[in-house]
Amino acid sequence: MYTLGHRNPQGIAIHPVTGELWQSEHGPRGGDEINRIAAGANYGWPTITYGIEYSGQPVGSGIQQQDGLQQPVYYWDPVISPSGMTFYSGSRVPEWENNLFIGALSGEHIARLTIENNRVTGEERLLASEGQRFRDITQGTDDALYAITDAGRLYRIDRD
Ligand SMILES: [Ca+2]
Repeated sequence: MYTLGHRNPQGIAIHPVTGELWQSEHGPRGGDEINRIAAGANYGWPTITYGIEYSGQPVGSGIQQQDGLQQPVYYWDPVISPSGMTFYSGSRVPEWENNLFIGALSGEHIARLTIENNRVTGEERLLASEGQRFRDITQGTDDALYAITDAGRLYRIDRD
Protein backbone atom coordinates (compact mmCIF):
# COMPACT_ATOMS: atom_id res chain seq x y z
CA MET A 1 0.00 0.00 0.00
CA TYR A 2 1.25 3.48 -0.90
CA THR A 3 -1.16 5.81 0.97
CA LEU A 4 -4.39 5.47 2.90
CA GLY A 5 -7.27 7.51 4.28
CA HIS A 6 -8.82 8.37 0.92
CA ARG A 7 -12.59 8.53 0.59
CA ASN A 8 -13.56 8.40 -3.09
CA PRO A 9 -10.55 9.05 -5.34
CA GLN A 10 -11.40 10.31 -8.82
CA GLY A 11 -8.41 11.87 -10.53
CA ILE A 12 -4.65 11.68 -10.49
CA ALA A 13 -1.93 13.75 -12.18
CA ILE A 14 1.80 14.37 -11.96
CA HIS A 15 3.05 17.91 -11.37
CA PRO A 16 5.22 18.82 -14.38
CA VAL A 17 7.88 20.59 -12.29
CA THR A 18 8.06 18.73 -8.99
CA GLY A 19 7.18 15.30 -10.37
CA GLU A 20 4.89 14.76 -7.39
CA LEU A 21 1.58 12.96 -7.61
CA TRP A 22 -1.60 14.97 -6.99
CA GLN A 23 -5.06 13.50 -6.53
CA SER A 24 -8.73 14.53 -6.39
CA GLU A 25 -11.42 12.90 -4.30
CA HIS A 26 -15.05 13.31 -3.40
CA GLY A 27 -15.73 14.11 0.21
CA PRO A 28 -19.06 14.19 1.97
CA ARG A 29 -21.07 17.43 1.85
CA GLY A 30 -18.50 20.23 1.77
CA GLY A 31 -15.40 18.03 1.73
CA ASP A 32 -14.15 17.53 -1.84
CA GLU A 33 -10.35 17.55 -1.82
CA ILE A 34 -7.17 17.98 -3.80
CA ASN A 35 -4.25 16.17 -2.17
CA ARG A 36 -0.51 16.09 -2.74
CA ILE A 37 0.47 12.47 -2.38
CA ALA A 38 3.45 11.31 -0.31
CA ALA A 39 4.35 7.66 0.16
CA GLY A 40 3.13 6.21 3.43
CA ALA A 41 0.91 9.16 4.35
CA ASN A 42 -2.61 8.98 5.71
CA TYR A 43 -5.06 11.44 4.12
CA GLY A 44 -7.44 11.34 7.01
CA TRP A 45 -10.74 9.81 5.97
CA PRO A 46 -12.88 9.16 7.99
CA THR A 47 -11.17 10.76 10.99
CA ILE A 48 -10.76 14.28 9.59
CA THR A 49 -12.72 16.05 6.84
CA TYR A 50 -13.99 19.51 5.96
CA GLY A 51 -17.33 18.01 5.04
CA ILE A 52 -20.36 16.84 6.96
CA GLU A 53 -22.73 13.96 6.29
CA TYR A 54 -25.47 14.66 3.75
CA SER A 55 -27.90 14.25 6.65
CA GLY A 56 -26.30 17.32 8.26
CA GLN A 57 -24.64 15.30 11.00
CA PRO A 58 -20.88 15.55 11.59
CA VAL A 59 -18.59 12.82 10.26
CA GLY A 60 -17.25 10.89 13.25
CA SER A 61 -16.22 13.37 15.91
CA GLY A 62 -16.42 16.27 13.46
CA ILE A 63 -12.77 17.32 13.46
CA GLN A 64 -10.79 18.81 10.56
CA GLN A 65 -7.19 18.29 11.69
CA GLN A 66 -5.21 15.75 13.64
CA ASP A 67 -1.49 15.13 14.12
CA GLY A 68 -0.19 12.52 11.72
CA LEU A 69 -2.98 13.02 9.19
CA GLN A 70 -2.43 14.99 5.99
CA GLN A 71 -4.32 18.17 5.22
CA PRO A 72 -5.66 18.58 1.70
CA VAL A 73 -3.97 21.14 -0.53
CA TYR A 74 -7.45 22.49 -1.29
CA TYR A 75 -11.06 21.67 -0.58
CA TRP A 76 -14.43 22.77 -1.91
CA ASP A 77 -17.45 23.82 0.12
CA PRO A 78 -19.94 23.66 -1.51
CA VAL A 79 -18.74 20.61 -3.35
CA ILE A 80 -18.15 20.42 -7.11
CA SER A 81 -17.52 16.65 -7.40
CA PRO A 82 -14.01 16.83 -8.86
CA SER A 83 -13.17 14.07 -11.33
CA GLY A 84 -10.31 13.53 -13.78
CA MET A 85 -7.56 16.15 -13.82
CA THR A 86 -4.34 17.21 -15.47
CA PHE A 87 -1.60 19.79 -15.06
CA TYR A 88 -1.01 22.03 -18.04
CA SER A 89 2.54 21.89 -19.37
CA GLY A 90 2.00 23.17 -22.91
CA SER A 91 3.15 26.30 -24.70
CA ARG A 92 -0.13 27.24 -26.43
CA VAL A 93 -1.51 29.14 -23.44
CA PRO A 94 1.44 30.53 -21.44
CA GLU A 95 -0.67 31.81 -18.54
CA TRP A 96 -1.85 28.23 -17.89
CA GLU A 97 1.66 26.90 -17.26
CA ASN A 98 1.62 24.38 -14.39
CA ASN A 99 -2.02 25.15 -13.56
CA LEU A 100 -4.20 22.24 -12.49
CA PHE A 101 -7.39 21.60 -14.51
CA ILE A 102 -10.09 19.42 -12.95
CA GLY A 103 -13.37 18.18 -14.38
CA ALA A 104 -16.36 18.89 -12.11
CA LEU A 105 -19.35 16.53 -12.23
CA SER A 106 -22.07 18.09 -10.06
CA GLY A 107 -20.32 21.45 -10.46
CA GLU A 108 -20.65 21.23 -14.26
CA HIS A 109 -17.48 23.10 -15.18
CA ILE A 110 -13.73 22.77 -15.53
CA ALA A 111 -11.90 24.16 -12.51
CA ARG A 112 -8.59 25.85 -13.24
CA LEU A 113 -6.37 26.19 -10.17
CA THR A 114 -3.27 28.36 -10.06
CA ILE A 115 -0.66 26.99 -7.66
CA GLU A 116 2.42 28.47 -6.05
CA ASN A 117 4.65 26.57 -3.63
CA ASN A 118 2.09 23.76 -3.50
CA ARG A 119 -0.70 26.12 -2.43
CA VAL A 120 -3.70 27.11 -4.49
CA THR A 121 -3.62 30.84 -5.18
CA GLY A 122 -6.61 31.18 -7.48
CA GLU A 123 -9.57 29.37 -9.01
CA GLU A 124 -11.33 29.99 -12.31
CA ARG A 125 -14.34 28.10 -13.63
CA LEU A 126 -14.32 27.31 -17.35
CA LEU A 127 -17.23 26.15 -19.56
CA ALA A 128 -19.69 26.72 -16.72
CA SER A 129 -22.37 27.78 -19.19
CA GLU A 130 -22.31 24.40 -20.96
CA GLY A 131 -24.28 22.51 -18.30
CA GLN A 132 -22.08 19.43 -18.64
CA ARG A 133 -20.76 16.92 -16.12
CA PHE A 134 -17.05 16.93 -16.93
CA ARG A 135 -15.56 13.49 -16.33
CA ASP A 136 -11.95 13.75 -17.45
CA ILE A 137 -9.47 16.13 -19.03
CA THR A 138 -6.07 15.74 -20.65
CA GLN A 139 -3.57 17.69 -22.70
CA GLY A 140 -3.31 16.99 -26.41
CA THR A 141 -0.16 16.90 -28.51
CA ASP A 142 -1.31 20.28 -29.91
CA ASP A 143 -1.06 21.69 -26.34
CA ALA A 144 -4.81 22.31 -26.15
CA LEU A 145 -6.86 20.65 -23.41
CA TYR A 146 -9.50 18.04 -24.19
CA ALA A 147 -12.34 17.29 -21.79
CA ILE A 148 -15.05 14.63 -21.95
CA THR A 149 -18.50 14.72 -20.38
CA ASP A 150 -20.99 12.17 -19.10
CA ALA A 151 -23.28 13.16 -21.99
CA GLY A 152 -20.69 11.99 -24.52
CA ARG A 153 -19.35 15.38 -25.59
CA LEU A 154 -15.68 16.14 -26.17
CA TYR A 155 -14.52 19.72 -25.72
CA ARG A 156 -11.29 21.24 -26.98
CA ILE A 157 -10.16 24.13 -24.76
CA ASP A 158 -7.60 26.81 -25.45
CA ARG A 159 -7.29 30.56 -25.35
CA ASP A 160 -6.82 31.47 -29.02
CA1 LIG B 1 -8.54 14.03 3.38
